[in-house]
Order: sequence, then structure tokens, then C-alpha cells
Amino acid sequence: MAYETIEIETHGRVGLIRLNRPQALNALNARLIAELDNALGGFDRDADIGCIVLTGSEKAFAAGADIKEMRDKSFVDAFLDDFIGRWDAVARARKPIVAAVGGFALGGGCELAMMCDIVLAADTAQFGQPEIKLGVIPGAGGTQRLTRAVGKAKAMDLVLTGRMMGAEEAERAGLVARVVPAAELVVEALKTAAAIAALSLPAVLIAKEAVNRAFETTLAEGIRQERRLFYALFATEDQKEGMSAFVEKRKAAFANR
Ligand code: CO8
Repeated sequence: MAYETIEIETHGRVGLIRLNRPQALNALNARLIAELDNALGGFDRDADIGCIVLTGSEKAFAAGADIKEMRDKSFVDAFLDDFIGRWDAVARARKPIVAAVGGFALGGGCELAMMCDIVLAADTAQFGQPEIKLGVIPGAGGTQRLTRAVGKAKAMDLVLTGRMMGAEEAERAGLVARVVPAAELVVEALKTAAAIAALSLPAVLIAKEAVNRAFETTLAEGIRQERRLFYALFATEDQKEGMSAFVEKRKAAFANR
């Protein structure tokens, strides 16, 4: 697939996807979502990739779903086409995705960042769910993931007023893992992703799965599942290698098996 709205690069075992519709502040139109789905699927299936970075431009990670594309849709168009259903590629990916957010991450852009596993924000980042100002509500998980990330008080404040939240506030609220200077955003995200990609891939996938269970199940069930997954990792060569390397005071060389 020839990409028009994204760019992809590989950096060792890290796959980088850059949203690239500068004329529309990376507004997420159908073409971009299809390309993102294709590129993510490619990296997710590629045995030489261990972690993915998703970023935008300095001005915008993504300013939301494409309002010009949505404006004239009827209920039946939206319902039958289920265009938001195609956004799930990010949430479905098994490999970890680091979102490197600079500038605006609004509406679907904020929701896209929240589908990722680690959010790094430039000090210029602005997060928000402004859909209410358009006469709608968040439709790609915003009311759910934002509430889980920052709690009801702040989620209600953001969703009901549509106001933006800066990077520092987003970090304090728990939406963002780390804030870095804008000029270092992509380098820092690549560093974080490279560190993850150097670890045991089976352990990394299972760790992601286990943390995500915390959002979907009870504490007791989550802990039971975590313990089973922990024991299951003793069936991997990487567990033997990781623990032997520690005992032998050397760096582990994981075979991803
Ligand atoms: N959709 C389409 N075009 C956009 C969007 C967008 N979301 N955001 C910006 N653009 C376009 C502008 O129309 C403008 O284009 P043009 O030059 O042709 O007029 C260009 O990008 C530059 O934008 P501005 O001139 O507005 O730039 P400013 O720096 O003045 O303002 C803002 C930047 C504050 C980000 C402003 O552009 C803005 O408010 N954008 C809209 C933000 C928004 O409301 N986002 C939510 C969209 S709704 C949504 O995401 C629903 C998600 C539900 C699920 C989605 C399923 C698909």
C-alpha cells in the first residue's frame, strides 16, 4: 500500500509511524485510518519489530476525526458504515505502542493516544475532548479510557466543557507517562521503544496483556490471570536466559522464544 497520509520508518527493532496530513493538523480521515491500520498490522506481524512508536508533527499529534468528512453523514451512514470500528487497529495491536504526542491531541487524536500503551508528551502538548462543542460526544473510547486514566472529576470537566489540558496537567492527572522538551520528543520515544524492543518479546506481549486486563476484570480475576501468565513464562527460553544472565552477571541476549 502506498501511503499518502502517514510515513513509516524502522529504527532497529522499532517501527515508527508518523501521521502526516499537515494541511489538516493530522485530522483523521478514512484514508489515514486505513493506512494506519495497514502500517500497524504490518509492524505487529513483523518478527523483526519489537515495539512501535506513533507520532504526529510538532504542531499536532492529531486534531481529531476529520470534521469536514463527518459533517454530512446521516445516522444511517454512520451506523451502517461503522467508521469508528476501523479505528480499533491501535487498541488491537499486540506489540506495545508508544505515543509521542506533540501539539494538539484533540477528540479522536486524544482517543488515539489513549489507545496506545505509553504516552510521552512534549511540553507543548494539548489534550482534549472538544466534541461537545460540535454537538456530539467522544466516539472512539474517550468517555471510557479518559475516565479510567484520569478519574471521573477531571474526565467530566474535560468532556463537558471541551477545554484543553496542557502536558503538565495531563501528567499530573495520569494520562501521560512522562513530559519531555518538544525537541527531544521523538528521540525519547525511540529510546523508550528501543529499550522495550531489546527485551523478551513473549514477556513484553504478556506484560501488556496482563496490565490491560486490569481495565476489564475484577482484582481477584486479574491477579489469578497474572499468576498463570507469570508461570507460563517459565516455559520460555527467554526466562532461562534472563535469569541465567542475572546470575552470571552478564547482559541477557533474548531469543524471543
Ligand atoms: N477536521 C478537519 N479539519 C481540521 C480539523 C479536524 N478535526 N482540525 C483542524 N483542521 C483543519 C482546519 O480546518 C484548517 O484547515 P483550512 O486551512 O483548510 O481551514 C487547518 O486544519 C488548520 O486548522 P486551524 O486553522 O483551525 O488551526 P489553528 O491553529 O487556528 O487551531 C485547533 C488549531 C485549535 C486544533 C483547531 O483546528 C480546532 O479546534 N480543530 C478541531 C478540533 C476538534 O474539534 N476535534 C474533535 C473532532 S471530532 C472527533 O474527533 C470525534 C471523534 C469520535 C470518533 C471519531 C471516529 C472517526
